[in-house]
Amino acid sequence: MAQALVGFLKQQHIERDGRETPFFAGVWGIFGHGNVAGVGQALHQNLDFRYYLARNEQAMVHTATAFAKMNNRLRIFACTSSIGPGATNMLTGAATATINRLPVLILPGDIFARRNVAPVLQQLESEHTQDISVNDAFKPVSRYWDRINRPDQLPFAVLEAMRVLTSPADTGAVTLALPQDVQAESWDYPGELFEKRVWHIPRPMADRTLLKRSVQWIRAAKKPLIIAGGGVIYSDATEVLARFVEQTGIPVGETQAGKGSLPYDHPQNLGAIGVTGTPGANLLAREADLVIAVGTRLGDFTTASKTAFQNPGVRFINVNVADVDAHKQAALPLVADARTTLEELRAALEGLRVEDPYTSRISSLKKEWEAEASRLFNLKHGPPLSQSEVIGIVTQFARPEDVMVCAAGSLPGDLHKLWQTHQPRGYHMEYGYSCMGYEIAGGLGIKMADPSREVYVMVGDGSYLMLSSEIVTSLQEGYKLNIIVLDNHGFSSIGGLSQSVGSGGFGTDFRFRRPDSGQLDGKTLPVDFVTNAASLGAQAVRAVTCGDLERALQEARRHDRTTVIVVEVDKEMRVPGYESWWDVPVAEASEIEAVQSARAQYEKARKKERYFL
Ligand SMILES: Cc1ncc(C[n+]2csc(CCOP(=O)(O)OP(=O)(O)O)c2C)c(N)n1
Ligand SMILES: [Mg+2]
Repeated sequence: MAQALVGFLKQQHIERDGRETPFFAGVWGIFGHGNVAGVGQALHQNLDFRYYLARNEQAMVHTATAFAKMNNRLRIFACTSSIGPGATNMLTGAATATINRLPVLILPGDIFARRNVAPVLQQLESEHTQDISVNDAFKPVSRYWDRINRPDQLPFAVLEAMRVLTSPADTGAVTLALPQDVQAESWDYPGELFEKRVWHIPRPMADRTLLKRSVQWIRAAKKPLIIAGGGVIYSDATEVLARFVEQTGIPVGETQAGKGSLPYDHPQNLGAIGVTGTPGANLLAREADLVIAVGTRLGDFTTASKTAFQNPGVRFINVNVADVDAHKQAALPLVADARTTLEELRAALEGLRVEDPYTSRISSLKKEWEAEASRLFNLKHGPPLSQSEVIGIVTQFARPEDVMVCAAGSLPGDLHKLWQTHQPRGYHMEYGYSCMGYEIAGGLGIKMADPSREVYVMVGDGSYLMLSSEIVTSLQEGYKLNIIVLDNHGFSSIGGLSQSVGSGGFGTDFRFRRPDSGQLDGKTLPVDFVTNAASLGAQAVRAVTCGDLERALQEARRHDRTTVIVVEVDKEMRVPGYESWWDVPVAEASEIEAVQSARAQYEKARKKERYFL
């Protein structure tokens, strides 16, 4: 059965816009008794379907996910694990992929279908059913889930898996749980299963009536605003978007996944929008009478917890391949491909241009933000440096085609605003799940997808400590990463959040427990990230000043293996938020005064949340 599975995967191809490529680039895996004799054996006899050995199952799913994202979802990996902990380690990765609408095929080993030797090593027993294993936990985080209890079920499961993986609307993690005994069983599979199969990736068109109506809405709008989400990039719609906004003068705010839809210095690009947005994008969102949301899930960071749009008459047009996203905020739903739809709208809006007071407001807001960004890049703070200066140095050092990758902590908010993205896919932020540990593993997937671009992984000390093992894998495979560790001795992001909810940063510093107080308020833990990275085989160096960092980046460019630059940054020197708000509920009752006043502010701010019904 496992041989048949591998044989099938090798034959899958996709085609979009007339370009055809093999869909699977290979398999990531960590073997155990739950897959070594089944899938492992099948891979051993199919060396043309490359096997990649990872260090951690969660990390390998992140690598696969980042690879798929960098390939605009047109090329993916499968991930094989043993049963039990190897399988459940992939859960976080599967959730990350599904939430970000990115395809990955998850192949966890499973307990024996034949049951006679149960409980087997690592089996979760249940006294009320034998039809359960830890792999059932993948159900909510998978867009398709199946368990192959008999070898003859395989053909029907793999076709469903491919349908979902290649669907722009439905894609995400697909889990096929593979009982250990069934993997090794034989069955006389029909030959057609192993013939070359090409899956066409469609570009669905919007409903004609709704398209006409949206043209009327856009024509009637005085202050329209586009929100560009990840769908713009996946659909390869960036050039069409540029033509659309150059023709109409409509400004654009970019979500985390949509950043890079336009070059950062494009006159119509107001940059980041939402909680982590620029003042310009957020002020125009507040006033907009029409929001055209393209390829975005409209998550709370984008909508500022539904406080972003304050114009009483605001309407929404959502262009999205996914029905569920197209209908959000009671929008006029254009359930369609972003590129096709933007092109149709552009043609239908020939001659339309937003009027001058709006146009000059767009350019003055953009200029104001440029001045603010330059202030943040030149704080001359420290050492320890401010995080914004570090970002300034790295973004100005990187070449236009290079890629920045990040996922969690305070960096996503700062990078969303400050990173200067020149090209689509130059900014790779995993902010659907904001999963600590994605950064280095993801960086590897990006580099594998496009080795011609330098990859800059920006990672906090907290995230690094959580999952940095794939440094080893990057060396094993010869894919160079430039990793910059921003060491602020703890969780700056959550520390700041904790302060804002009246909890004073409790439990967010990396400190020794002090016997006198019994609390984590002793000396800072002396973690040496340089030595740690070097011990894994990376070229590692510390940078204290701006000059050190510039030299270290130069040096890194000359190396051909993974380099790690460790920079200490000032935890309290944060980039502020601008014209936005995020709903994080504060305790309604507390003896602590700071919490009481945070709650009072919270209640006031929440009043701005709107229902779009
Ligand atoms: C796996 C995971 N656990 C917990 C969180 C919640 N969380 C978000 S940011 C953060 C701290 C990140 O610390 P670090 O990487 O040092 O970045 P910093 O906040 O210091 O910039 C935590 C714990 C998360 N996003 N992901
Ligand atoms: Mg930190």
